[in-house]
Amino acid sequence: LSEDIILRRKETLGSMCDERARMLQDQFNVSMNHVHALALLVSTFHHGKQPSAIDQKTFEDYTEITAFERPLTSGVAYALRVRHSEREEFEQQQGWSIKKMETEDQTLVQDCSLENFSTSPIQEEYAPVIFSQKTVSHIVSIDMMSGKEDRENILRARASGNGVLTSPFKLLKSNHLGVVLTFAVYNSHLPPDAMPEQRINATVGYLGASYDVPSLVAKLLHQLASKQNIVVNVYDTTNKLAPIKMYGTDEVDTGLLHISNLDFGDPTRKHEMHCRFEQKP
Ligand code: WA2
Repeated sequence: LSEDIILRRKETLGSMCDERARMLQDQFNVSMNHVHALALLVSTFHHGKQPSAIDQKTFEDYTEITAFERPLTSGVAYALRVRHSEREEFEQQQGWSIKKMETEDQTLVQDCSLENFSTSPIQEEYAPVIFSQKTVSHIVSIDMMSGKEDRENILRARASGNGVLTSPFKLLKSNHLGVVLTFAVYNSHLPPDAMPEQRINATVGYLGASYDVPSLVAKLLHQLASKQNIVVNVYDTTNKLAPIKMYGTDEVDTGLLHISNLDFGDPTRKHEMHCRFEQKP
């Protein structure tokens, strides 16, 4: 192969990869902004009004008709912060008890009865889901602090005031790896430079969105299909020594490889897109 052709192939692969990475990143950013707006909506109309102007039906309707604003998400939900001292009254009000998220092993054993979540043991505080988009209605009443990834996200979101992302993990009722984006909801207006302590104290709940990465990335890449087929992989490279594959099949070495950077808005997480031509030249 002449050097000229090799150079041209390299450039083509690079621009195709960058285009796809930018598209994915932009769509992620768009939905992240909208999830942030939902958190402010809950703050204003649920916590800011007496009585609240939002109930499950309102939340469900609103999130359904605005779903197109959140590309790549599979569902959004709102979890309330409940202290143990408030638990009994809360459960009475809701008419259900707070459930704990089953661990991987337990779900495997139960498999066919994923809905049989058990009542949560005593904790200092809980984050039961009270509102959900229809697509994730199976998480209503589950304490999101009882899942490792969700819990870490909740703690980081409320101390920082930023939208935060989990590392990839198997979402409930999904066979794919996904990520969760969380924004904390505060009970009062906080200055942008508020200290973590002040933020934690002012926290009243958590607005989260789940991303079923494989199906959503596949859909996006499909829209960009071209005559030159490329194979795309997306990785969480937060731990450089142990990257986690979020999208794609095992990489086959077909010669050229191009790596495009992905920025999903959480500086503590790193992501990359790897692209190769489908066939050797
Ligand atoms: N949403 C959907 N499926 C899940 C999940 C989740 N978390 N966790 C595991 N599977 C209400 O950060 C608060 C959403 C958590 C938000």
